[in-house]
Amino acid sequence: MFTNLMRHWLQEIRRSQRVGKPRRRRQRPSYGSSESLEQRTVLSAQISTIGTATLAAPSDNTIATARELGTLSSTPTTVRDFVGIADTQDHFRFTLTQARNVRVQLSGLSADADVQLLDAQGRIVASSIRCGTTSEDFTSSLSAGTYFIRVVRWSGDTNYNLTLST
Ligand SMILES: [Ca+2]
Repeated sequence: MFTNLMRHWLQEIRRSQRVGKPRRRRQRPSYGSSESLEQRTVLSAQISTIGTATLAAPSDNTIATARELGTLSSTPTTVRDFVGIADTQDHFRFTLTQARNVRVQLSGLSADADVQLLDAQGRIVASSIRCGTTSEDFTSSLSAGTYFIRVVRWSGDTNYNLTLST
């Protein structure tokens, strides 16, 4: 009896390891390495090429071409934009003149998108990777400097509101 239970239990474990639970978020690919970013940029470029002529070429696909949000103040900064099959990543740059707790929110989603905070070297400092259309939300304690926000498409097409507040 005990042996059968153990065998069944082990089979269950093996099965879950083989199949994986649906949408196991921690197994997501990292977008942090330059290699995967490069691959995704290439993929995005290919999609743009084969897409319809109405699709604008995404111009903020890398931190080098990030949209400038300037210095964060006590007034929240909100931008509205889009990620989808034709534009898989958006990047924004902001500056802090002193240490702040920065809250990052991504709302108004109609498909799954995630948000990351990167330091001046492009390393991921914090991220929010909730499922579906659930809004993303995190707060990070940051020293003065330059930072980037990366909004990443996970599935579908969606507009979003990105709000940064201190
Ligand atoms: Ca999400």
